[in-house]
Amino acid sequence: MKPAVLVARAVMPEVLMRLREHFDVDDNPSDQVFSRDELIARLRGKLGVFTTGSERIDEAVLAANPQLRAVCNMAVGYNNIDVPACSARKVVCTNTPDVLTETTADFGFALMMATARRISESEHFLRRGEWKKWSYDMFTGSDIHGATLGILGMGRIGQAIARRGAHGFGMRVVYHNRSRLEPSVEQDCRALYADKTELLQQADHLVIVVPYSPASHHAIGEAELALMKPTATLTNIARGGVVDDAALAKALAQRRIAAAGLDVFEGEPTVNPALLAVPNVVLTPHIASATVATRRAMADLAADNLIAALGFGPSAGRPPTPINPEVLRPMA
Ligand code: 8YV
Repeated sequence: MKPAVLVARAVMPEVLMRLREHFDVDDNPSDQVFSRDELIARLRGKLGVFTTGSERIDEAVLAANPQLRAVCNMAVGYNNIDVPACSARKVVCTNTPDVLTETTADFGFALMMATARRISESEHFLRRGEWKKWSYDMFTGSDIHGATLGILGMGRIGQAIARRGAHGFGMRVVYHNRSRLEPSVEQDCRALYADKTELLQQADHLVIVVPYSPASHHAIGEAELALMKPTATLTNIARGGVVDDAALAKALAQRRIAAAGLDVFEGEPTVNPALLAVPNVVLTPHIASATVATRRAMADLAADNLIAALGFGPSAGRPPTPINPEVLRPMA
C-alpha cells in the first residue's frame, strides 16, 4: 500500500503523476480553498501534504492529524505554517526557494516601473476614451534610471532586484535588512547598507521584499510613510501585513507619497476598498512568481520535497529545501 498524501490545491497534471508513482494522492481538481475544518478532515490518514500559501498549518491542524510527517509548501514564504509547532511534532516543513528568485525580481522591477511611470493609471484613462490630446504634463512620472532604489529585506529576491537596479539602470541602491550582508555580496549588488529611517528618507523607489512575521507586521505604517519623499513610490511584493494598507491608502489619497505598486494585500484576496478608490496605485493579484516555467519549477520542487521527506526517490530522507532540517534524522 502506498502512503496517502493530500495535494491541497490544483497543480499541473505532470506533477500529480510524479506524486502518484509513490503515493496514494488525494487531490483537489476543483481547486476550491479548503476551510480549516475541511483541511483537517481531508488530512485524516495523510502522511504528507502539498500546500500553497492558502492553507494554514497550525497546532490545531497538527493535533487533529498527529500522523502527519511532512508539510511541503509550493512557495518560498511560509508564514502560513507554524514551523515551531511542526518541529515540536517532528513534522518536516519545506519551501521552494531559489527557483522563483529571478522571476519574482523581474516582476518586482516591472511593478516598480509601472508604478513610477503610471502605466496602469494612463491605460485606464486611454480605455475610458479620455485621451483627446497630448500635453506636457500628461501622466508625468519619475525616472527609474539614476534614481535611488531602496530595498527593505535583502534576501535572495532583494539582491536580485538590487542587481537589476544597479547594473541595468544605473540606480544607487540602498538597503535595510535584519543583518548586514557580506562585503562581497554588497559589492556584487552595488548596495549600501542603511538604517531603516535613512532607507525611507533616501529612497526614490522603495521595494519591500521582507518575509512576513510578527516582527515585520506593519513594518511600513503611517510613521514610516511620513518619512518618505512626497515624490517616492512604494512597491510591495512581500506579503500583505508588512504594509499597513489603510495607512498606505490614506498616504496615497493625500499624495504624501506619489504612488504604490502592490502585488500582496492584508487579508487577500480581499483588497482594502480604500486602495481600490485611489488612482495612483498599481494593483496585481499576487502574481510575482507567475510564469509558466517558474510555477512548474516550484511545483516540481515541492513534489521533490514531499517524495524525499516521506522516504522515496533518490534523496530519500533528505528533502532538498527543508525549513526545519533539525527534525530530519541524522545520516547513518
Ligand atoms: C506563491 C509566494 O505564488 O513563493 C511565495 O512565497 O508568495 C508566491 O510565489 C504563493 O505564495 C502561492 O503559494
